Amino acid sequence: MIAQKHPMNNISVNVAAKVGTSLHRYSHSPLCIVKRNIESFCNQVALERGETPFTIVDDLSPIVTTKQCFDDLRVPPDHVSRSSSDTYYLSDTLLLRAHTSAHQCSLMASGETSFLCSGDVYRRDEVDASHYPVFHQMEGVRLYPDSAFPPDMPVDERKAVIAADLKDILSRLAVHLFGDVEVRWANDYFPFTEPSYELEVKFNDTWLEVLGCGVIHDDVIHNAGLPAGQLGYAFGLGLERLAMVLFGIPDIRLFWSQDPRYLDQFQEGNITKFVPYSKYPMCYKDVSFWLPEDYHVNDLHEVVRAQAGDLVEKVEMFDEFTHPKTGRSSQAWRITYRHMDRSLTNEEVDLIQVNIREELTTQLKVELR
Ligand code: FA5
Ligand code: MG
Repeated sequence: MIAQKHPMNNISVNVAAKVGTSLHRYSHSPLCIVKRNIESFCNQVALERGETPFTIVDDLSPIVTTKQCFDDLRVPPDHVSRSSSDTYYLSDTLLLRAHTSAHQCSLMASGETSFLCSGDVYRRDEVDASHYPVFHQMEGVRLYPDSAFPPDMPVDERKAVIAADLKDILSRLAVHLFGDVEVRWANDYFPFTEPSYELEVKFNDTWLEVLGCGVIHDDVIHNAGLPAGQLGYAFGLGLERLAMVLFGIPDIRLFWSQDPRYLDQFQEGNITKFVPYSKYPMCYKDVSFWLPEDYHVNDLHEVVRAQAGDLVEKVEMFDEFTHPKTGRSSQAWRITYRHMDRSLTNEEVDLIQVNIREELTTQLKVELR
């Protein structure tokens, strides 16, 4: 089904091969260890607060409709996240979910009032140590019964109570997971929550965004077929981001490693520090070109990924200029190659680089320099 050739299908072989792996359900994967840890923490909090426990959902198909992923969530028709340079489409109406929020409405419509829904999500994105086209999210939703509020409390105040609860619970989760790591809240924007926030954690001296959240938008409640006035919160956590900090995993590709030096380090239920083993040597190749008129940087990353798969560690621009006379712009990119599980030969890297150059010309219509 994934490989089916619909004119809209932009799913590369590498990405298609990951669909169905469900790393978040392998009990030895750091992703699963973190997931279960959060699930039990959230249910502990629910118990303390006298709330209904969260239903655990982790086996929904990553293939969803544009309605589930976007329309139901008020993502505008022309929003960039819908474009084929950001999202993997199977057809005009089916896609690989770009976030677990795609299940919010269907789960609420099916009568769930509190759930934690985890799964693999897919995005065409940049290439570096913290971005990968497949990653995992956990969606948390809780709908509040009317009885949670004094009968005469206005809606705005009810929403403020929910927002405060939400931030309190997630701050406690951060402390539970990270201990004394520095965390900070910032306002954010999502079309499906209002107000919206994000939480960042300081890791290796940089602030890493680990979750987005907010009070569920009235329209989303309506789209789920629930009565007006129903209130609740939603949050979406990046499981890799959390696991990278907790286990000290330096590169997001490691989660997919089959190397026993990686796999043998983790045991079910335990958060332990990853002990780095010697990496295989890296090498890099540069490519520079004149930009065509219609150019999206994600397409460049995607061409590199399609050709190099997991051999690519980083793709970074190191030069950019516009010719003063012709007004044409040029970019120069460095592609760093390294495999997690073996060393690379010059021949294979050269071959990949040739293919990348060719695809850049034919697919992106760039003019190589
Ligand atoms: C969302 O995906 C929203 N659906 C989250 C949400 C849910 C908001 C419910 C409100 C209510 P965002 O694109 O920021 O938001 O991603 C959420 C988290 O996923 C990020 O904080 C980050 O931890 C993780 N994430 C995002 N992109 C990547 C990536 N390319 N690689 C790894 N993790 C990522
Ligand atoms: Mg974000």
